[in-house]
Amino acid sequence: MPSSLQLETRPAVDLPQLDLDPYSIASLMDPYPLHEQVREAGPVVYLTPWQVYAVARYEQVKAVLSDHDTYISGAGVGLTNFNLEPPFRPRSLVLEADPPAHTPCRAVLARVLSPTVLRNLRPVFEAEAEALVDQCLELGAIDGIKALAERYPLKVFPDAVGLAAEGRENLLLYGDMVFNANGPRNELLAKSTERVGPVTEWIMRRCQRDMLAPGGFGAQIWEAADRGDITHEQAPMLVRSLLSAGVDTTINGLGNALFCLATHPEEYAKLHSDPSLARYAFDEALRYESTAQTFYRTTVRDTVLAGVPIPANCKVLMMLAAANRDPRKWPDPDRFLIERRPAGHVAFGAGIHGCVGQAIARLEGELVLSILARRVRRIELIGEPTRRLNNTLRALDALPLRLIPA
Ligand code: PQP
Repeated sequence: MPSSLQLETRPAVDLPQLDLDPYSIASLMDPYPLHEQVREAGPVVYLTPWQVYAVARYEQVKAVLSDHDTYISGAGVGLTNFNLEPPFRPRSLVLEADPPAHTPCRAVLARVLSPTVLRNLRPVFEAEAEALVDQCLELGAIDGIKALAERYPLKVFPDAVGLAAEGRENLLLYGDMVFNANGPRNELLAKSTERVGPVTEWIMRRCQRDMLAPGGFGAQIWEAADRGDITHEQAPMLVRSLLSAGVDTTINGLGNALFCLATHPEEYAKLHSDPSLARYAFDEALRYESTAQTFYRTTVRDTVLAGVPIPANCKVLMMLAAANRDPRKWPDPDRFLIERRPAGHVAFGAGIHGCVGQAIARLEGELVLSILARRVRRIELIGEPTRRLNNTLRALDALPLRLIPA
């Protein structure tokens, strides 16, 4: 029998078509009901409002992350397909690139952010966390976002990059815009693009060699260019990657972790009695409230995922935060449990594009949480937390807390 006939007699594979919008205000405020709907509808679904394929189960998210030959990043990791529409800024040499071009750029960042480098930074990062937690304790009542979650990464990370102190709040505006740009051209993106204004130029200027202190991550990227690992044209673009990725991510990772602990006092009590749980608590917060909620890939050829055909040049939405609460993978996924060992969560992605900054993110998270655990007996939520809506990030605007000293 000719194979075309066989194909025609095969039962059609079910591709649920869902009229669900992950970028609606309601979903951005509380994404978890939509995550469950997508996850339970099937292993691969089609979201009609944006005409994209979507995966929300752990197994399929992991499969897409792992198959970088089929599911590429070079056409953008947001909703926009760069094969059809130009990117809003020159594309990132790591995030929005594929092998072989991706490989040397990734290697330079991996070296700059290596475990050895971070071992040397640890005492500096630790002293800063101690000073900041003490300041917060003196105040007693704080906005956990402004006073702690924002201030800490905004100090330690640009210091490590080698950036001068002036104008660092620009990094927040830029990060907000970069992460909104991975979603649709909605009101959120329009507003943050408007706010960003001259900041893009400020950022690009900071990527130049003369703006970066000797010994810092930025200077090391330029030295990699001197060695010939990358070109001198590529160096400022890799510094841009650090400035795009290095603060809004960790700020919200920390902010979400503080939110989890403030709303789960019994879990905070466990952390207080055993501060060595800090590292696990931070990872559990990343599983439970994944900072980067989504990334896309683009199919480079016709493919089949979990029996579902996906044509070439289609956007595939990976719902990382949904995979991190997939009951097929995690027992009691909707509970925040700091003694869980959440290894394997995909909040940092996986594979060749897995977060190259995850060690420094974990260092920041572990230090802040372990110092809090030692010096703070209780964290009380003393007002309504408010959300900062972003097309990609799970973020808070304010988190009113009282810190009760140990
Ligand atoms: C989540 C790279 C990475 C990091 C870039 C860039 C921007 C953002 C991120 C997202 N990112 N963690 O511009 O190269």
